[in-house]
Amino acid sequence: MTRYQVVTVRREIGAAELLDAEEFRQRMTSHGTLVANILSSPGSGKTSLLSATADRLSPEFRCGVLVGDIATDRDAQRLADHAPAVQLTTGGACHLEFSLIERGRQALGDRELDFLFIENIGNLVCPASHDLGEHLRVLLLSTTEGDDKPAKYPKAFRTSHALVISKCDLLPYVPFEVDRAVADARSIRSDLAVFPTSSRPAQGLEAWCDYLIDQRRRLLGGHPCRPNR
Ligand SMILES: Nc1nc2c(ncn2[C@@H]2O[C@H](COP(=O)(O)OP(=O)(O)OP(=O)(O)O)[C@@H](O)[C@H]2O)c(=O)[nH]1
Ligand SMILES: [Mg+2]
Repeated sequence: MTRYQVVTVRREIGAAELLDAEEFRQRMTSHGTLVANILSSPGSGKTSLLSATADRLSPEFRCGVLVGDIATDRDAQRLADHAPAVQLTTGGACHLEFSLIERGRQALGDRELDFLFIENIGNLVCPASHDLGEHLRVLLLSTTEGDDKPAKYPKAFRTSHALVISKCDLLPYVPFEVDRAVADARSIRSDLAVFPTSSRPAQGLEAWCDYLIDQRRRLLGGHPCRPNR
């Protein structure tokens, strides 16, 4: 039996959105589901981080993942060992749009979720302009990309609530200064929460997961993060 599903959209991308992202966000709020949209460049470690995150959050919390890619179901295959996962394939589009999120949530079935993670398509440009009905937008920046990226991709950083710096295990080998990257990012968005992490070996994941749990607590208490636009 297949442990994950695949939703493919080709012609639908770019069509009028059938359901409003704000309505989805409110519906997820009423279900107690914190929706987190993860943005990054290709290969920064999104799937690795989400696998490790789901492992840490379960079994206390119920997690689901919608994972976007242009092609293949490889990431859903990887994630299926860690959480229910639905692969969203765009057939070429460089970002996810809301209509695909609604269909992906339906494909996850009736199960109640505490956390719904969306792995966006690897790209720091287009995904920043699309509201997917998330409560939390998280930008993942890996140490192999260089610490000069925030100012070069300002919208992605300005619209995010948190910055996860991934692959910190490689810091001894790459020219990346965490303080410089954080200062650059906070010059764009001063209230960014920052989490230096590594998925292999695991580092910094406890603080990251505590942040997610706290954000969900705030959501349940009626004080969610406001979307940054
Ligand atoms: N050294 C090191 N490698 C990592 C870490 N996290 C991920 N990787 C490696 O980086 C590569 C890309 O990781 P993925 O998790 O597939 O990255 P992704 O952002 O999901 O990639 P796309 O979905 O293709 O954009 C893989 O070879 C991972 O094993 C980390 O913390 N440290
Ligand atoms: Mg991935």
